[in-house]
Amino acid sequence: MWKTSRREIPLTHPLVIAILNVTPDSFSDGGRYSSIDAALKRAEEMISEGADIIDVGGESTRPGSARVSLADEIERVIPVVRVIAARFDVPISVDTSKSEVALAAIDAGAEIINDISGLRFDPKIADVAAETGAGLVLMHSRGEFETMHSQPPIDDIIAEVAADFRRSTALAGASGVAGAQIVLDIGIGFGKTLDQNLELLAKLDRLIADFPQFPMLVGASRKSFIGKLLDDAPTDKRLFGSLAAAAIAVWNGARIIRAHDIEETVETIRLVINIRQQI
Ligand code: 7PJ
Repeated sequence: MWKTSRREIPLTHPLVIAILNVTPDSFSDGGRYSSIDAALKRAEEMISEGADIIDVGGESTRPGSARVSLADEIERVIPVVRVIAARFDVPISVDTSKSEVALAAIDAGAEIINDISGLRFDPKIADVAAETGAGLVLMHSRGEFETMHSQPPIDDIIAEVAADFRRSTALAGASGVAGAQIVLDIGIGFGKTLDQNLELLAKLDRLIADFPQFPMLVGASRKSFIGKLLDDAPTDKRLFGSLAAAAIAVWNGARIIRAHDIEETVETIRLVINIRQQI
């Protein structure tokens, strides 16, 4: 079970956490209300395709993205969280590294904080999780926001990620977050070389064995390492690569997969777990 501020989410089968971006691009055409409407429609679609959790994010962390102001992030994220929570019973996670956004999102109906910085950018995220009882995703990344994707390569990525998990889980625990609220994430694509992204997927079972008390989340969907392996395939040509990565992650013990393409990911996972059960 994954404990959030609103429920305990069963982890009896691998979950799909569906990406819902409310970044400026999705706001460039149409006004505020049509954007909210579009987000609500997309959420409904993803739920009907089998999404277990909707992950709402208002700050793009793709390479080259600029930091979004607190006010802008709140304006983008909160109305969308509010309408989804009012309409559906699906657990909502907020992809943010700002404690103020996290708290406002939880007030609006979110129940999980997804922090790509693993409490490095704003340690008060842990206090919000402790006070509200929200679920907390602690993802591994390196460097500051602006330099996350241009970190000098490090030697042993498995040891680095493990050390960071020990840091972030200890900090969360010291702030009063219960172990049952915490999910770990290897942070595919964040300050890793192509080979290190592949190594993390290949050896995921070892990392999981080192942290048996925490479920592992993996988000490889449409990421650039897939494009690099597939002759610079653009994001809309990375579906099969994304499904291969999801399959390997689940085979190696991931309990939650973060994805854009829900129906495809759900079907892939179902096949993998049924095969895995035969061992
Ligand atoms: C991740 C994320 C991830 C978690 C992003 C993108 C970049 N949150 N937010 N794990 N990636 N937990 O989706 O390409 O891998 S933003």
